[in-house]
Amino acid sequence: MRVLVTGGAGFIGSNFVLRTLATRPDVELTVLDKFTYAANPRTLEPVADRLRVVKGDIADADAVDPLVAGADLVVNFAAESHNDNSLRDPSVFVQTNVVGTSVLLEAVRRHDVKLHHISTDEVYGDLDLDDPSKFTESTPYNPSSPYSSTKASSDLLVRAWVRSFGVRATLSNCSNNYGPYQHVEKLIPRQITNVLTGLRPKVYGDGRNVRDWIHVDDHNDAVWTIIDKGVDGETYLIGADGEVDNLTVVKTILRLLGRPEDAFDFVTDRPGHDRRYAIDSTRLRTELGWTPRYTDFESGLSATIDWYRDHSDWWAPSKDDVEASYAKTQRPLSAP
Ligand code: NAD
Ligand code: TDX
Repeated sequence: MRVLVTGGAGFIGSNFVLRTLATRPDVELTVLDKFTYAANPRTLEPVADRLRVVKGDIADADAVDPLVAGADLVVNFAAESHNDNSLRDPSVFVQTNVVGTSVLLEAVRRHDVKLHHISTDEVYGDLDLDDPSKFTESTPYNPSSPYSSTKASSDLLVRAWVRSFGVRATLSNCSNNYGPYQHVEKLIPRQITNVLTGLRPKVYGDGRNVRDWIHVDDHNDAVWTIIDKGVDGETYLIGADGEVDNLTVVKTILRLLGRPEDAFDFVTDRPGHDRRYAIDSTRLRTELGWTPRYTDFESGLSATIDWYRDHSDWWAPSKDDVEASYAKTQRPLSAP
């Protein structure tokens, strides 16, 4: 099978590539990636002779067309992915997430190539902390941020191309991923690398916001399960029952790194900050037989801390820029 992985140099896409190389000898991989700030060229260097890597933009039809024509399957991980950035400059989110997805859809339509589109639980908006419900495949879309609204738009485009043009596509909406090769702008790598570099972790608002954490390998195994067994046109939610609030995440990182649990700062909240996400992945588990392997968040987090401790050469070059950029908008708060 010839698989085109867009965004394959980013966090989840590169883990997908590495895992596929390790587990699927029958798959021939091509990566199309724009190599934005979010891509780290070091990630795929050790496997460079086992795949083709093309630098290009999913919104560039001339770059996309021949690559799609030569594939049996496209897996679309390419996106602008960070909520905080989408509040500073939404335009690139519209361009990549919406226009880029539409360009991919036209190419898979032209060449009758199957697409799996990667999306997020953030398209459903947020839940109250005391709400017993979780998101399901039938929860109405209600995105809050420029990031999540452009991801919601991309999902709706995929669904429309399925219905109107008979494009063969599946979609998945996953909860928050953690694991190796995640950019230091995101919560878990930011706080691990803060502690490792002598900075204090930074918690937005009151820190009670809840995210439903899943290890990136569990996400990517679910993606392969959907590719192998999913029904064209259908959406599957991916989650591993990993709800944890941000304060607990940060305190656990501090404890695992041998620091006092209160050695962090509260900072100004993210505007529009979603309170809680929670995924009900019953459909994926019962219809397609997927189960997560990382069910103990603390041991997955501990392994992730070890990875960042051992790979400072991978993340250190971007750390100062990320912190300088955050420092422009985030101010310390006294504890709520
Ligand atoms: P990331 O920011 O780490 O990686 C995104 C990759 O896409 C980068 O390599 C970047 O260079 C590339 N890219 C950006 N614009 C591009 C363009 N125009 N053309 C080609 N490549 C481009 O993101 P991630 O965390 O790996 O997320 C991957 C996908 O998974 C996204 O669609 C995201 O919405 C979705 N998702 C992420 C999470 C999460 O917790 N990180 C959870 C659910 C869904
Ligand atoms: O320094 C921080 N302090 C903090 O309290 C950062 C970077 C984040 N936070 C909070 C905000 C969120 O409540 O931690 C939580 C997680 O933040 P992010 O890592 O920025 O992730 P989130 O906004 O939840 O979105 C992530 O999961 C869903 C990914 O970035 C998205 O691409 C994905 O769709």
